Amino acid sequence: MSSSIFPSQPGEIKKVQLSAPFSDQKPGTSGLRKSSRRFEELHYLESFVEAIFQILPGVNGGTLVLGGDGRYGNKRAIDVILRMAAAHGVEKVITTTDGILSTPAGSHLIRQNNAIGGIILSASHNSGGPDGDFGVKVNGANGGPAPESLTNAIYACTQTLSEYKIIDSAPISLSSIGQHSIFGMRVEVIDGVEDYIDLMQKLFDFDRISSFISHNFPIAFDALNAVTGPYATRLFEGILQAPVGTVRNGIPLSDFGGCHPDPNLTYAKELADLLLIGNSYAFGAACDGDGDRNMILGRGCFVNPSDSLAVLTANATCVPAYATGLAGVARSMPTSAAVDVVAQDLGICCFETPTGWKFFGNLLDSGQITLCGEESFGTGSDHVREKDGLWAVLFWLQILAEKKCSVSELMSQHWRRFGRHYYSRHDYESISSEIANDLYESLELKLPKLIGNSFAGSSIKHADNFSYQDPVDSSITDGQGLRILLNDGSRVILRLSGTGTKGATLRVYLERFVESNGDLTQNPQQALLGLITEIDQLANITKLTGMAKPTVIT
Ligand code: VG1
Ligand code: CO
Repeated sequence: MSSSIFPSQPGEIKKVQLSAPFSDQKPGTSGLRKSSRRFEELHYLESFVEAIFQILPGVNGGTLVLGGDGRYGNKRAIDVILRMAAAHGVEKVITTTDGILSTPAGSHLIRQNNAIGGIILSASHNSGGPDGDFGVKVNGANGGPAPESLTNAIYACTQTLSEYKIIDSAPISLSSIGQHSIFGMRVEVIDGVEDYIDLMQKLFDFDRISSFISHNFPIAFDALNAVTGPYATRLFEGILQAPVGTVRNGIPLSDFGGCHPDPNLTYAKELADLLLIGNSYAFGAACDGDGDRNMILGRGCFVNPSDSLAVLTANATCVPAYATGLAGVARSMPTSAAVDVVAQDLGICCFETPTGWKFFGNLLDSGQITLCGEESFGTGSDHVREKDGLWAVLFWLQILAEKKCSVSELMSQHWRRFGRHYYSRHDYESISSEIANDLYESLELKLPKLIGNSFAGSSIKHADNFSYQDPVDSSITDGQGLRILLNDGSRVILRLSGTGTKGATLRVYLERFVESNGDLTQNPQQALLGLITEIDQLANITKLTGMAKPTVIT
């Protein structure tokens, strides 16, 4: 490793005046996410970053972690943020070669280096490139997404901002590891993959996984031309010695090769076809743009993310890091109750939080939970404070290596023991915000009158807009989604997405429980048909959206 410290770049603090504050810098479910074009507008990125540096505790004299998923705009943003960090008295920034840093690896670096936090440049599963999206995510000292209190304060700051501070200096090179200095601020360019792999090696038994997959258990991993490519290649083809070619689309591209880096059956169809139609692989997985999501497939078998969390929980002791058991678990509200049943069996607590990883932070920090997850292909544990795609893939492989069975066998065994939560999410993308808000508000108005009404062969037990009180800091977050809970345990939930950038996205979550001695082999869409039809009628979805079917069905 080169340890030469380059002479400090000359430069001076420049104060740049804004003619007016930007009104649209309210962070959504996961940071500020807008089109790449919006981020390229004069002072737009700078305004949000200024607000971060004014609000994040410990900036003056602190250490900051910085990197992104390699999408268009990544390197420009790193350059701007470095120069603004120097102007705000940050002592050291840790960034990565080519600016490549997955969200979970970034979370780990923050924790490992006692940083004040980090800035991760990604619009996650949204498409990239000049015509795609860009995003800025702020993480705190615990390595997790900034809590609401912090993002609200950052937003408020953008609303009154009149200037920002930046150093005028030439960009540093990100092409190799090394040390630099900007206006007295140290910049360490490190390999963004190494520390993460070291952490995985501490959690899992790589020898056992390697031996298992080498004995007639071929695996395929699709990085979707996004950030996990270099991580997965080193992990699977390097340490675990899977054949070259196991990792597909493994080089991060600034526009993700035109694909949508979202690991679901629609956007990761090539991989899904390999597993669901083809016969060459026993296991398949994919991650999203910034590496925090995962999709798990077996031969002829798709694992629903809610089920995945339940399976990891039920089999956690197969993994060395969790061999002594779990403190507790948590899931986001729209995630199915499959994990609740397992938690009850294990005698551990199961928390229900609003959508978004930031809500798991306090539970993880206080040691009340070890695992957590969301229906949106997110699973994670207390090893970092973000969801972690490759960690989940390794977790699955470790379980399969211990149980010596196929994915579909593991799923059937699970359902035979705990019963099955048939589950699906229907997304209606790019609908007009006005229509989406109307639909949502009119359903919300109807909710109080619905109790007792019959619904899809059962009756409505409870209907509300979900509100959450954090068990640790008692903060209250309301308006988190419309819930219709039935007496037979079924649930229908409606939410409007907080990560979309074009119009609005309506998400309809559907769930029906069948006991372990019931029919466990139905097609989920068939099993949920009654709920699908009823909610369409009640909320007028087809009529108001003008869409005959959802854009994405998971
Ligand atoms: C979506 C998911 C949510 C996830 C969020 C960020 O949010 O539903 O579960 O936490 O994306 O994931 P929304 O508001 O669009 O439903 V990621 O991979 O973008 O950091
Ligand atoms: Co993501």
